[in-house]
Amino acid sequence: MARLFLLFILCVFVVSLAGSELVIDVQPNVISPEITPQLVINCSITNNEVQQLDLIKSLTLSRYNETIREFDDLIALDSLTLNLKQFVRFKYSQISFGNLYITLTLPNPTQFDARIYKCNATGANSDGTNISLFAKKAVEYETNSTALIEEIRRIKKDENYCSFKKDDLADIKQRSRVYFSGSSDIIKERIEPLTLKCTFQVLKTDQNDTSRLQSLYILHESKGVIAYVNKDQPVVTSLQGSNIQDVEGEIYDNAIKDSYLQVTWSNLKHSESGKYFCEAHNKYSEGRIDKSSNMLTITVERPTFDDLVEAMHKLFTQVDGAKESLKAINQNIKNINKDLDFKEQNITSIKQEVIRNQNNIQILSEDLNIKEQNLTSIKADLSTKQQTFLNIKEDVILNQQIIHKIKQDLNTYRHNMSNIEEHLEVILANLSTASIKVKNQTDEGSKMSYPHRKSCRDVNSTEERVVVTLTSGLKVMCDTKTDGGGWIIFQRRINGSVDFYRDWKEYRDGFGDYNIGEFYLGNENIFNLTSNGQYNLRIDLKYKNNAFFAQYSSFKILSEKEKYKLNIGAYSGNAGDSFSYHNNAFFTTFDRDNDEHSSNCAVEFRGGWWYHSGCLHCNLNGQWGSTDHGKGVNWYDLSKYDSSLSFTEMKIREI
Ligand SMILES: [Ca+2]
Repeated sequence: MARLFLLFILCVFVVSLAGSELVIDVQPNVISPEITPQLVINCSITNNEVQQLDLIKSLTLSRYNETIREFDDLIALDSLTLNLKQFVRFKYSQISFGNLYITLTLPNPTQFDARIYKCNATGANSDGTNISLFAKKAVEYETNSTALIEEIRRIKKDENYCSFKKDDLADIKQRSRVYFSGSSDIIKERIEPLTLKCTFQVLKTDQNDTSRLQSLYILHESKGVIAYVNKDQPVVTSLQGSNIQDVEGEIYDNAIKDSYLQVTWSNLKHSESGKYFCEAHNKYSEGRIDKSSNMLTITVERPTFDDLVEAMHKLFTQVDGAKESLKAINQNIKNINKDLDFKEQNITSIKQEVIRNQNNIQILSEDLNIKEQNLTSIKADLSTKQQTFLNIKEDVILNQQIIHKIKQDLNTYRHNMSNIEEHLEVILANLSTASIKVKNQTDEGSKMSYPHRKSCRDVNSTEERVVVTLTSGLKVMCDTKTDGGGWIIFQRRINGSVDFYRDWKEYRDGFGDYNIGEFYLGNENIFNLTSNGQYNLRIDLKYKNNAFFAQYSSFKILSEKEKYKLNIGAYSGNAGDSFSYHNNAFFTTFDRDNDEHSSNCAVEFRGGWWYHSGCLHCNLNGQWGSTDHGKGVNWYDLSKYDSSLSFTEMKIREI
């Protein structure tokens, strides 16, 4: 180490102090913490031919103290005895001296070291007169890269004059190594890029080693800092613009990975030839910083014709590739254009559509206006009509009142009519009595004697059917022949000329005509007849020109109050028993539903009858000649339900 510094100091001495008498020199004159590895203050007398000083007695190095505003002596040398006095102790300082010089080397100078330094020489001239000379120099403090450039210059001088060996550095450090590599030693100007990589390798780890890599630098001898990286900070480069292709680097805290700094740039100029330095700063726990560096010499040379041709060829190849890409891009653009054209057409047609729709909307809007007007007039009309309606309503109410009045009048008329009818009945009864009297007188007059006619049993006639008036006043048709005669016929159908679809009142009171030959005697009359005495029932029928009969051992019907309920005895005959099913059934007409069927059997089967829960097995009061199911004049055992009988007589005879 000492040897190195000595070499260094000699170099400085030779270069800087030639021709001077008493010289103080500082290297560098600008210091920067971290960056400046050392500050060298050299106080020297260049030769012994100093006019004023025939005898040099002492050299003193001092430094300006801001606080006391005076120079503090640092080192004093007795040139005669080479006795050195050190007034201030620096922790890592190096002092070298001869009788004509003192050199103080301060490693890792701080801001505190940036002061004015003074060198003082004392001696005597040839006359024996004591003489004192001095020289001063200021060390400035700066944080920017000016200090770095200073340092580079210093290193350059070292390289030029002092055979500074790279390997020495590795030897010194031993524990670590700085490795500096470049993509090529010779770079073709403006054609080839340059890559420089500065690597810090930890060769072996040592427990006692407290040093840690702090930063890596790549420097050019004249351009200064190219790039640097500090621990835990991003990479910084001084290169500018598009020339930089890549800058990267990382400081690792341990030996697992090599810390590195790498920079690649292109478009190099001839002026970028020269020495490049890779520098690693290691910081120790006590604050000291060690620096190790390595160097590469790069030549940026003018390209030859061949180089240019090759470069041109490369360019052409690139251009060809680019052309191909361009073609593809052009095709894409064409396609996109086509697509755009198509879309434009679409937009145009959509626009037209929109315009059409707008027109339609206009038309619709006008239409709507008209309709609105119409609606208004309809509303007005409606209002008028409402008024009219109100008027009509009033009229209706008035008319209703009139109708009510008329109804009342009608009731009065009906009542009057009823009275008149009663009068007429009385008159008719009187007339009847008078007529009977007249008849009796006539009978007596003709001396003919008629038997007492309680029923048809009392009638003797040569005719098969005869109409007589019984003692009770009831006019009946008698069957005088069948099974010995004496039958009162209460239902008779022979040709369909009388409608048997009648209401309750008509079935109660009887209907039809003895002259026509079709009639129903009336349930009230049948009840009256059968409620006194015992009767047989006989039913004579004709179906397809064949005669049949059914006879029942007893027969009666109950009162109107009991809905003329049917009550018949045992069957005999040849027609089949289609009537026993109806036994105990009530009489039903279309206006009086007494059957147990869910609907009205009289309505459904067009008659008036003792319809049962399933309506009927026979329907002798049904529709004449009908073949509709169950609606005709049916006797199930003969005609089934889909055809009609052509003759019916229901008759009773007192037992
Ligand atoms: Ca019913």
